Amino acid sequence: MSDNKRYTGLIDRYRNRLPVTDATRLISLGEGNTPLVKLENIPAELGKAVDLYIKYEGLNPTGSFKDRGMTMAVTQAVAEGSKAIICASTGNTSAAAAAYAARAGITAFVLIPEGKIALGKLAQAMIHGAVVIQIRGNFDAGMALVKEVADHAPVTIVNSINPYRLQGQKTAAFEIVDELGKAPDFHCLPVGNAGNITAHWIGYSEYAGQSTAACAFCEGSCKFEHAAVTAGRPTMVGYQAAGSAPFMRGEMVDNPETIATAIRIGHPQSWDRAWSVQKESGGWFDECTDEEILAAQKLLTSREGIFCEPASATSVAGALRDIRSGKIPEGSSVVCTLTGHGLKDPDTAISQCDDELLTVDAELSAVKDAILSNM
Ligand code: AN7
Repeated sequence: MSDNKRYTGLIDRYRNRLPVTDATRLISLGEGNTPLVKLENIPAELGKAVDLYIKYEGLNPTGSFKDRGMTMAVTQAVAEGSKAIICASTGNTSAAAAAYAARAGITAFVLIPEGKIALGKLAQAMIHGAVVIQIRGNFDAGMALVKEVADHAPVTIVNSINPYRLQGQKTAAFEIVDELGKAPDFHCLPVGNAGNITAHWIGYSEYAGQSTAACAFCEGSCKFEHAAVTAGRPTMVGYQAAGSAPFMRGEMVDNPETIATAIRIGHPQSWDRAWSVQKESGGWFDECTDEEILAAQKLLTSREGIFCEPASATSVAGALRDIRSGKIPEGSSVVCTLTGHGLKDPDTAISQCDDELLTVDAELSAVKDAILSNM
């Protein structure tokens, strides 16, 4: 991308490393190129010498990292002549599918768990014109149905079992290395289906000139450019919500529960790939309670001015615990992905604020009193 060129999305920026040709019609909303913000106040209060960054994926066009995968999956679906896409979703995938389908002029069908997706995500799916199918069941039930129905109807699945999704999402790792000049020592992510942690590892591996068992396209010999940009790869760390932590249990969880509805997933679709990531990178999985997740969300908003949704805060909740204990040692550079914007879930945000709103008469004295008594 030359300096005087408009930013036109991640496929265009990284087209030599993605499955497109010059003739491909790109379905893009200018996704990617998200800020890598260095935290200042939280590490200082922690008293630990770490370089702690957040990759603010909530600033993608539909407010989550899913846009990275969706631009690639919908571009491919359109290239194959598909007229409809389908996904099961805890919310963000449905929002992204709805928006990119609208852009492409095709239909999106989204299966969501009734009553269990954040309000902003539901609004997005509806306003973009997706066909929203609520099911009386959780994400895992919806995912099983999507796989089944795709054999019986002309629809392209755009969940992360679609390998083009992970190809798009790997670009987040490229951006981080391009910006830092090298891979961080640790990369921490919230884990639901484990597609994103897998995609990041694929990206880091590609930039290090290495293949990985986690990549459906590589499997030993990748057909994309693998020219090394940097030598190292990070240790990958995945954090789950405690009520929804199959990687900690070592088996699927049938009734996952957590306030972080985005990662209320008990049957991760990238199970084997994510274990490859853990082994190849020397990383680990851990879990955070809902209380820890909400505390981390509040810490980010109140100390750093960064608003992410609860699921996203899981990466910071876990990382802070591991930095405090020394499992992530001082002197490390650490990137935490904040996967979705806080505005996705206004209900949970408001319910976290115990202060009553001040309501006063519309008079100077009343407003002045309110200010002086709250200085
Ligand atoms: C904010 O939208 O699965 O481990 O259907 O929305 O790649 O699944 C969302 C997942 C983390 C977990 N943070 O990522 C869906 C969906 C947020 C998310 C995850 C999701 P994966």
